[in-house]
This record gives sequence, C-alpha cells and structure tokens, in this order.
Amino acid sequence: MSALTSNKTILEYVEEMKALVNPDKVMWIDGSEEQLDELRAEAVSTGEMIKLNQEKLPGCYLHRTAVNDVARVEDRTFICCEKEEDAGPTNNWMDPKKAYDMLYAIAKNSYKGRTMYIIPYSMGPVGSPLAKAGIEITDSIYVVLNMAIMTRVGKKVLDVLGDSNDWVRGLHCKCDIDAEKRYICHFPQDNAIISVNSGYGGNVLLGKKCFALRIASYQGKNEGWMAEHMLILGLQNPKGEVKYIAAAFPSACGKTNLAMLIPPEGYRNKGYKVWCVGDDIAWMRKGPDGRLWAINPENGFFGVAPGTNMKSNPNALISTQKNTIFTNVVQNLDDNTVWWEGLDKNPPKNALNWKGEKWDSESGEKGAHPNSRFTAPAVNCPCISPEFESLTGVPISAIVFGGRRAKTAPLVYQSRDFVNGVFVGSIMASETTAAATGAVGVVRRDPMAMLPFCGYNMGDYFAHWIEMGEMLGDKAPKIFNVNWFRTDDEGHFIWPGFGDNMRVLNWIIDRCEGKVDAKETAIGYVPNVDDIDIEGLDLTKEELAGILEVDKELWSKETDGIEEFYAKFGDKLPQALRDELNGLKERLAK
Ligand code: GTP
Ligand code: SPV
Ligand code: MN
Repeated sequence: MSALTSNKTILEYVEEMKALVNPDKVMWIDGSEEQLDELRAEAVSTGEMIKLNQEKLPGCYLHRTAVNDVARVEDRTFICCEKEEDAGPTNNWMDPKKAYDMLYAIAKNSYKGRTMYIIPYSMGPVGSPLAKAGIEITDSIYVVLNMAIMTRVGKKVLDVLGDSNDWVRGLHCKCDIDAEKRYICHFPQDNAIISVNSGYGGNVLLGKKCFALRIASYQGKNEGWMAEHMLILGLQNPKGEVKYIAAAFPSACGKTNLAMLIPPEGYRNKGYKVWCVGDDIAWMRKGPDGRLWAINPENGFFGVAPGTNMKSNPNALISTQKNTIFTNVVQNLDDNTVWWEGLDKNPPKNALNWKGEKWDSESGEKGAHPNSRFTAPAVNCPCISPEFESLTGVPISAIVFGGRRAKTAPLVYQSRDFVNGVFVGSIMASETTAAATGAVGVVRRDPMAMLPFCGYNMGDYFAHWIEMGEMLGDKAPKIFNVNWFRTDDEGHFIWPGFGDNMRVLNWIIDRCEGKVDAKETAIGYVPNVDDIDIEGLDLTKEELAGILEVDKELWSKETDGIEEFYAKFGDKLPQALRDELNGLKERLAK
C-alpha cells in the first residue's frame, strides 16, 4: 500500500520503524469506514474481538486483554529526558540513550508475521489552532479501532499537517505482553513515545495519556498553554446562558459521570441542562479576549464500565449502545450482549467473565474487571455539546479540583484567589482506584490529578500554573475543590452524588458571578448551609453542615502531609506555594 503523505519527516520515521520491527505487511489507516470494516472482520476472524448482538448493540464488539494487562502501569512508565532533574521527583526517569537501546532491542523484529498499521491522528478537531497531530505505529487492530473512536484519524489529518515536523512519534509493539518487559516511555525532547508489551488502553492508545497529557504538558509549559486531566462541561441556566467548567479528578473519581450529568428533576423543570464537551482531557490556552479557552482533544470516551447504569449515568450508557468496543466486561451468552457490576440487578445466568471463563454470578467473584471499559464515540452522547467540534473551544469560568476523601475535604470550597487555587490543586489527595495497577483505597497526593501524567518536573509544573494565572490576570477562572466521597461511620457515602452534584455546580457558578455569599474558613470559602439546595434529597441540614465542616485538627494533620510532600521538590517548589502553606498553618492556628 502506498504512503498517504509526502511529508518527509513522517516517511523517514515510518521507514526507520519498519526496518526495526520488520513487519510482513504495512497498512496506512486512511480513516475510511470500508477499511475499518475490513479490520473489524479480520479481528473477529482471529478472535481478537467478538462481534456482539448486532440487533441490540449495532456496531459493538467485545475484547478481552491478557489477565496480566488490565490497567495503566505507573511503575513501568518513564520520562526519558537528558537530565533526571527535569523528570522530577514524582516521575520514573530513564536516560534517553539507554531507553532507546533497551526499547529498540525489545521491538526489533517484533512485527514478524504481523501487519504494521500506521495511524495518522489529530488530537482536537482537525484544523483547530489548538489541535496537534500524531502518528501511531502499532501491530494491534484493537488499537487501530480504538484510536479511530478516541481520535480523528486518517488522510485528512495528513492533509492539514502538510510538510510540518510538528507531530508526535508513537511506536507501539504488543510483543508477548510480557509484564516483565512492559515499558511506557516518553521522550518529551524528541516528541516521541514508545510502548511495548501491553495491549491495554492508557498504555497503548498513545494519543491519550501519553501524548495528550505527558508530552502535551511539556509542550504546554514551553509554548504557554496547559494540558490537563480535566473534563469540560457546559452548564446552561434557564435563561439559556451556558457557563463552562473544567474539572480535574484522579482516574476513576467521577469525571465521566460529572461531564454527562443530568440535573435533578426540579432543576430540569426550571430549564437547567448540562452539556458534555469532554470527560478526561482538556487543552487550554489564553484566547484573544484574554479568557482561558479549552478544547477536548479526544473524539470519544474511554469510560469505566462498572457502576454505569440508567440511574447513575444514562448519557454514558446510551453512548455505549452502538459502535462501541467493550473491554474486559461480562459476556452474556444467551443473547450475546454485555454486563458489568452495577449495570442492573440481573446478572446473566449463562455468561463468561472478563477472562472468558464460565462465570456464576452467585460465586461472589466479580464478572467484569473493576477497570473494565467502554470505548464510545462522542457523537453518541445525547448531551454532547454543540461546541464539541468548535475550533476555538469554550471559555472556562471555573476550574474544579477534587478527589476521593472519606474525611478532611469538605463537599465544596472556593480558593481565596488564583495562587491559593494552585495551592489547593497542588495539595490534592485521593484514595487510589483500579485504574492503575497497585493497591486500591490508599490515600496519596495527586496534584491536579496529574501525578501519573505530568511529563516534566512537577515543581516546574506548579510554577507554570502560577504563570498562567499571571498571564490571565482578572480574567482567570475561579478555582474550587469538591469531594463527593465523604463517608459516615459505617463507610457509606453521605452526599448522594451523580446528578445531585448539580446542586454544587450551581453554587460554583453563582460564586463566579458574585451572586452568593460564603463563609470564610482557614482553607477557603465554604457555602452557607442554606445556599446548597437539598430539596428532595434524603439528606438533613445537619448532615449537609457536617460535610461542609472544616475540621481544624484533621487539617493540621493534613499540613504535615503537605509539608512532607512539598519537601520532595526542594528548590523547584515555587516560593508562592510555600507561602500559601505557611498562611494556611497560621489560619489553622488562630
Ligand atoms: P477515568 O476514566 O479513569 O479518568 O475515570 P473518571 O474520573 O472519568 O471516573 P468515572 O466518572 O468513570 O467514575 C468512576 C467511579 O466513580 C464509578 O464507579 C462511579 O460510579 C463513581 N462515581 C462517579 N461519580 C460519583 C459520585 O458523585 N458519587 C459517588 N459516590 N461515586 C461516584
Ligand atoms: C485513567 O486512568 O485516567 C483513564 C484510563 O482515563 S487510561 O486510558 O487507561 O489512562
Ligand atoms: Mn482519566
């Protein structure tokens, strides 16, 4: 098959990689439905994908990964830059030369008997001044088909790129899915990514975390913009005005759910509505009007399946009813559909679990993997924003940070100002989830939900945030923190969450517009109890007051943890954040 471009930088890279991996065949992904259909048929014939019931789930497929390959591997993810200091204390670092040698040795001849797929893709709407291009080379049809949902792929991307060398090089080799030789390596100085021995989502869909966050965060620092692990939503009020919010929560902490929220009935009747612009990643830049404008670089949702149902997130569930790839969920053998924990209360009787084994729902064993996922096209989403394809993006009024904290963090609070908001983001902590391998439920610091995704020294990243605030001045978004996950003594969530989070978003927008007062506390501004609407909720005023409380003793302990975390950064920690920590300590001591 002939090349789809005459761009010399791309052709040279492709030739170099071809000589290295030594494929039997080469295929350029042109983005046509005919070609993708051919690949779907081939994947079904080899068993790589299972075609699901086409009447109930048209265009849908199921894929099972290897059992040792079900989540991102943070301990095997590396930033490979010249100086170790530039990767910083929160990243694994490898010398670039050493990394290339090791990875090329693993990749050598690994495509023997296989096809090399060359995927030209765009992160962001093709032609947007905020978008960027990449080439991913892979030997996995599953990766091609997922990239075709998650990004804009094909010839149109190359046409817009022309002869430019401003694109990200990505090589993915499945190899033997050997967990001992699995490496996800980033070369920010070369605009390059190499991923070997995995076939799972965030490790291999190189446009997503590898490019759109790790490489792009580095580009953003150098070019004066931001790449963040944030959803983007538009909140429409009864007058029809839409305000945009960007929110950073760690993996599996509620971004997809918040981005697609359906307001409670009372709000709906008044005319409130939420539009989804993005559910995982935001690229943001100062616009000509001085405000911060954001695009979602992705074109689909790689969402957590368990817990998704018609009550918690109908928009997500509806998005998965056609042209979707399911990974590591239960297969219902009676009607060839899919199931996962939390979909409904009727687990299938005749079914295979995520490993493809006969599964008895009464065994007590989970059928779907806790990190099982759906890959669904954004156009499927009933509440997709009319601005989704906008080349200039949407203006952001508020930035919201949040995590899973059983105690300490209140339901919502507003930072004192932008720099204090950067401090609030920098001290984020959350209980770990199944989205990455390792222990689940352990509280760890995860600044701006970027701990696993920042492509350079996080101290410099904090400084970049502060610079962005200075650049935006009084047009900078207001910064908030939320926590949907406070628990009672029995470990139950106190706040109902999901659609009812609308009640908190409304307070946030009212604060941005100066429409509501708040109570000043040591950590920032907390709502007056009467200003969060709890009508229709099974929640008393006292309970609400409880989750809005700022416990000085817990927060004093928290400052010890922050101190310890900040110490890692040495001189790289901006003085302004040290001052913020001291200010917080003083206010707590009062
Ligand atoms: P990634 O795709 O890994 O980045 O995850 P995410 O941040 O998009 O998380 P998602 O919305 O998929 O939610 C993950 C889990 O959190 C699901 O099991 C949800 O049911 C649960 N969850 C989401 N929102 C809420 C909420 O408001 N309250 C409670 N209690 N749970 C929630
Ligand atoms: C996350 O873990 O934050 C995800 C899933 O969104 S992955 O693509 O695997 O990174
Ligand atoms: Mn994510």
